Amino acid sequence: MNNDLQNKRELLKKYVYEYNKNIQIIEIDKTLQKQNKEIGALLNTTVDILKNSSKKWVENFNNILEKEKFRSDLENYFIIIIFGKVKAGKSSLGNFIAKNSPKSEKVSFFKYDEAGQEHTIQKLEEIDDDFFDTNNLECTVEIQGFKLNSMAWIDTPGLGSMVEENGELAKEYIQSADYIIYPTSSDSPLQADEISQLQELFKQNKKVTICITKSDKFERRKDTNGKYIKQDGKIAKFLTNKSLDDRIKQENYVKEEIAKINTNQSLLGDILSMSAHTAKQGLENRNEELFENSNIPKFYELIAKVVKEKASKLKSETPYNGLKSFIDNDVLGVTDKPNPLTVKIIREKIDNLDSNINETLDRFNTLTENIKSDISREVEAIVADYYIKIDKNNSKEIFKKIDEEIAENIFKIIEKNIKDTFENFSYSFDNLASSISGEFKIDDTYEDIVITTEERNKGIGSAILGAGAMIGAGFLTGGASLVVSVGAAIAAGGAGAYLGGKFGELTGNQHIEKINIGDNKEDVIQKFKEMQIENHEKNTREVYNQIQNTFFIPLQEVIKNMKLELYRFEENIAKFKKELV
Ligand SMILES: Nc1nc2c(ncn2[C@@H]2O[C@H](COP(=O)(O)OP(=O)(O)OP(=O)(O)O)[C@@H](O)[C@H]2O)c(=O)[nH]1
Ligand SMILES: [Mg+2]
Repeated sequence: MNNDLQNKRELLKKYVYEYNKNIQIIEIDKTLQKQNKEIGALLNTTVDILKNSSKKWVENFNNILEKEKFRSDLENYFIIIIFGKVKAGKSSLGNFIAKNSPKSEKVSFFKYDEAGQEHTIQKLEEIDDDFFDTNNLECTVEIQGFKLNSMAWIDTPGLGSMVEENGELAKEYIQSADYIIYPTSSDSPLQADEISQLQELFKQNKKVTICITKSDKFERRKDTNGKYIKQDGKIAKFLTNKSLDDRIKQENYVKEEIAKINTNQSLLGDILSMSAHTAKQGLENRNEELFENSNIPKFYELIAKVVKEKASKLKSETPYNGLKSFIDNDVLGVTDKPNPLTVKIIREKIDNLDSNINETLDRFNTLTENIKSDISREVEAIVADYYIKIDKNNSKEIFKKIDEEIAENIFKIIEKNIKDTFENFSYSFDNLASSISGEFKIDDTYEDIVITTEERNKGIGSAILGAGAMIGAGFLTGGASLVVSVGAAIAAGGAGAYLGGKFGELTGNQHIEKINIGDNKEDVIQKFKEMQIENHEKNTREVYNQIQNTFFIPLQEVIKNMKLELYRFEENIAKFKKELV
């Protein structure tokens, strides 16, 4: 075998094997699979298709290598394979060609047994008419053939028989062919399944000549008296070639149909109608016209010409075309209607998975963006419900109640949001319950004002010198109680200094009194709401972060790896293909 081919095969093998190795070890975390049903299912099918395809590629590649044995057995022969539908007349045509080759040319028949062992046979097994009538299932089941000069003619089992494996066997051999003869019966040429078989051949870059077989008919003939000629008491039937007109029509029809499925003219050899039976009868009865018009002599010439003129070129191209076909059809799927285990389809699956994840991620991001407004709305609504009821006598209990209600509602909201997207997310809301309500309590607020004795009964309105912004200060600086009275501040700071700073020197008839100026409800509630929102926002973010870290990030990581492997492989293959041509 030539060195270049050997090297290319090795290289391709390396790419395919390495990729397969890397793909087979991909594992998907069970929790990733079950969080989101849709994504989980897509993830599974994508990984399956990745694994199955790369396994299949290895298998197909090994098949190519295996079939090389067949080719190397026939190293010095131009391999013509006749391939087509069951009962198309393959074996009959082969036998006729072999048996009627010029006497000077040596013919040897052979067949391959299941183990691939070669055996000598007398002729190609054909199924004769009687047998065919009584046993529809019967058909050629082995790869058989003959060698004639530098040509090896390989006869394959027909496609579309009840025994499917036979057709499969034939297909496996196709890649070994340097040239294909495709027979289609003149009874009804190019049926739908035959069109797709031909499409398959062209996809594999095979050179094909199409024979419209059995282009013959039976006719009744009249004698000189104008009476039908009889034989054994019945009107005799004579086999004859179909009229030239009919044959040209069929040939044109086939030509047109082929033009629809094959744009590469160089792949199409001839399209020729013929009859092995009239050829045979023509020879036996020395009816030269019957023989000539059977078109078999013409067919023989055509084949001889191909073998003589194109054999060595075609033969040297075949293995490269085989590799190219493997890449295009089996791996990349760049042809129409690619098979499902190809890069093209895998990419579609990954893209689909990607867009599904992105959609979910978008939904999730919106949830995250809305955390603050959702929580604020909830807190505001619940606090508003209690606003009237709450006062200094019940504030401790009511804050506790509000606190619980908020925690419960937010729990429900988050749970619902998550469950919309994640079936089985294991999250914990333990830290969602807040324990901040205890810090909140409404109290009266007092103002220290200076009272002058004479004014004592005039009312306090005019005497208020302005309250300091003391209320809430204790809370803001992190004190345990929100309730701060000016009195407390006096106690802490010392009355003298305080009074000195605040009111200046008191005269003899002046003293300071504490006056109740209402309560701190407004402020306490405001602070309560702020802390609720802050606390719940923080907790919710933590839950969402947990989802991000345990689902989206690992998911994207897995997909990134799959893509990386696939793209790297694709890149190698593309480069390889470029250097192949
Ligand atoms: N009329 C007519 N019948 C033919 C001709 N060639 C073959 N047949 C008949 O077609 C039937 C099938 O012939 P085969 O040569 O066994 O066909 P095949 O394609 O090898 O069949 P499988 O190997 O079973 O797929 C037989 O009954 C043949 O006698 C022909 O030129 N004219
Ligand atoms: Mg046969």
